[in-house]
Amino acid sequence: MSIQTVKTTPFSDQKPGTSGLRKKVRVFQQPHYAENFVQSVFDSLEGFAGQTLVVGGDGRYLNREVIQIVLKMAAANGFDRVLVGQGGILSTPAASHLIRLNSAFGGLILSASHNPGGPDEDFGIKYNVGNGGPAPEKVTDAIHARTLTIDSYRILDAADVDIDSIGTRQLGDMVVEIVDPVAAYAELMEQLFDFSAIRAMIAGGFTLAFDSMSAVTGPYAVEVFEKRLGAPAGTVMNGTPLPDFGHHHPDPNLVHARELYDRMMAPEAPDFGAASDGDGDRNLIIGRHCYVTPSDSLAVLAANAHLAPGYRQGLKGIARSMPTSGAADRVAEKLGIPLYETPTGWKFFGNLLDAGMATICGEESAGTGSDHVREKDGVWAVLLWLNILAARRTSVVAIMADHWATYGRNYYARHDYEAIATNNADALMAALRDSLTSLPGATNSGGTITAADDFAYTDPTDQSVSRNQGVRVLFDDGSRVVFRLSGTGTEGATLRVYIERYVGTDGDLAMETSDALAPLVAAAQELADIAGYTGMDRPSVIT
Ligand code: G16
Repeated sequence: MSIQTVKTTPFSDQKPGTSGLRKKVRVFQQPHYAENFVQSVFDSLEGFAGQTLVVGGDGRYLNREVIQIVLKMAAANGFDRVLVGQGGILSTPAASHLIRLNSAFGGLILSASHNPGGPDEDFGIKYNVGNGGPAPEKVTDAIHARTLTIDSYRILDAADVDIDSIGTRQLGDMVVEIVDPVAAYAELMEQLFDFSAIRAMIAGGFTLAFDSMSAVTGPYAVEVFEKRLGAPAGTVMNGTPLPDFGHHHPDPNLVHARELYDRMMAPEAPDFGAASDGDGDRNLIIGRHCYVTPSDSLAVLAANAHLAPGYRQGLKGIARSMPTSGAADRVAEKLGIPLYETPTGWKFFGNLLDAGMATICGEESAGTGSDHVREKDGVWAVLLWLNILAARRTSVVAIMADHWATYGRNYYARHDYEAIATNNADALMAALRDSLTSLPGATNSGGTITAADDFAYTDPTDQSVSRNQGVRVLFDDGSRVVFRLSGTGTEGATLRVYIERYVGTDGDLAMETSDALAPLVAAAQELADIAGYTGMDRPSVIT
């Protein structure tokens, strides 16, 4: 086995997005493409010789091939040990946990998250640092800079490693350990939650359905919900990870998790339904006849977390991304703890969690998590809900009614306009930014505008500043419309429009969301001429 130094030339399109590098599989299949990016990651890091790397992915098409490349390159670059999930499988939160548990230097997670998989679909690589969380911007900027100058990469000339059987193998001077992808994660969950109370609730007739969407959470969900908590076989739907996710889009929203939604709205629906995404970090919560928005879910989890053993001592703070609704803010206020508003992207929560400033974090994009790892965590969110239901002995619908009666209700929706021409999307955002100074005082269908800005964030732990994180337009009744372009798509641009209206405890808490938000939807059109720039008269997806 010898180390080869392979000459290469840069690719101009390897800038990591909101969460790593995501491209079509065919892009990743170009000669040297994956190798260039992996070498650029290694070249941007210092001090990993003799250290451990964690590697795994969501099982999508190309996962196994890229794992072999990563192993041979890690060996050639001087890592001492690599931990790989058996079969190449590791959910994103489980990878984060393994990094922390083993004091690893970092990890490479192979996933394009909720994007579809298969030969014509998406693949992705993201690097997580030693705290288990996504690389912060200074690291992803360095990786990007390196991709633009790279001229060679190092790779071991060796046969493929058997990644399907648990055990230890040698690859050059490096040790490869194939580990159970589920065991350590499931043990962590048992430490955080009252499994015996949840088990008793299920034994008492409480029913649930969990849709793994043929993605990575299948083995985790079967182990946790069926084996450890005693839910009947079949509770986990679509529980086998497939390279193409069974031709489905593993995005747990009301469009792509339709099967679950229909089941939860049927007369004989289970008491509780949930789904997770491609790599297991997102969650969708639907009670019997009751969809819970991710923003509301964050607020409910924060308000009730003390009912779970792992959070009995209370929360240090709550963090949410800027476009996430303000529902959690009201909980933080009542608890007397700080609320942090960050840009979109889990990477912005890492510093707050490391500094002990926040315990629970969440995003409107169906991500919630805590300081137990440094990623959002789908199965964790479901378990916290189940723990709360077991402790309060009530239904999801009753919990939501009680929550709104206590805090008021943030009616909320996100409208996505997908696959629009990048030029048009950029022009729309530029025009919006140009209009910002003239907006305060203006009136449109949403009411009178009180403020408008482009969100900028100063990280309170290291004072780093992130600008241009989304245009916010605020109205005099506290309503809000936010516009930003997605950083995770692989086809053209996706415009996200986030619409929110707060109704206090004395207002109408039982409106249809679409009725409550209709004036603001009209205002968004007026503010950004969405139809004019995109040629679309309605969003592709409403969540
Ligand atoms: C990633 C990030 C999230 C972010 C989401 C949506 O999630 O980790 O923090 O909220 O993308 O980002 P965007 O609006 O830019 O598409 P995931 O689950 O795709 O890794």
